[in-house]
Amino acid sequence: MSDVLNINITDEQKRFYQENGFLSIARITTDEEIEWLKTIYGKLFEGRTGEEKGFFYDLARPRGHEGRDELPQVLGPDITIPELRESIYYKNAKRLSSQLLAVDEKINVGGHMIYKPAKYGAETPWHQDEAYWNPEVFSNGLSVWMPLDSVTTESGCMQFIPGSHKENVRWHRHINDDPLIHGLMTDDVDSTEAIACPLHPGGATFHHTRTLHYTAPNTTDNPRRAYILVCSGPEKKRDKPAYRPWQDEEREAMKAAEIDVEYL
Ligand SMILES: O=C(O)CCC(=O)C(=O)O
Repeated sequence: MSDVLNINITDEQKRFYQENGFLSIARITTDEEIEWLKTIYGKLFEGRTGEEKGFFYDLARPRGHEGRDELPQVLGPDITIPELRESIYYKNAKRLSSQLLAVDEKINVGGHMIYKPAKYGAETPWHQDEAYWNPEVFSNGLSVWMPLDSVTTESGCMQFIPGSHKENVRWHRHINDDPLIHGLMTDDVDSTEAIACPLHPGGATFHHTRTLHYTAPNTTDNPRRAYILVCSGPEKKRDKPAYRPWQDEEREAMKAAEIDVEYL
């Protein structure tokens, strides 16, 4: 276990991340911790934890839809289960992110979990995370993505467009052009450039807020459970907010449908 706790980002890994906007590492936590996380994952998803407050919903279908979820997501699992903040994964993600971001100051960590059950559900379409984020600031963060299962292209491992983090946030729209669907997508991508990052459980990828990424629907016999930590250094306020009208469209649609959630 101490070996896992002592990992650091090498200069070569840092250079790779700066050049490509993503990085894959074979190990960020122990097998033992993965087993513990699987029990937590099961409870959070089976209990639809926080659904009434907007912390559990389907990323690929309209809020309040009926029938089976296609891309269920739990936000802020560590709010319900604060022990997650003491996990090896959480501590390593925070430390390695501060090394990649070259930030000595306080790193803020937020978490979410996206579940793709065996042989069912949707893709996570091509997008840049910053399209979801606060348009009033220059973001200074990255996401750490860790699978609890072995992941391949067929089960929904992360795929990235190298170098896309050096460009602006592209035009995004809501999946199916439905602003009651939280999931965003961009059509402005050449997916033939994608690099897939298969991993064993307990490995991890890191990606910049602007790196274009995608995961395929899970067509395998095994679940694909991912636990993602979003790590951010201090942000700088913009003189003028970035233009991200898809965010207003969602707020307006939610208001019109009288859906009131604590977190959007
Ligand atoms: O887990 C997935 O399917 C997508 C994850 C993702 O988009 C992210 O971590 O930013």
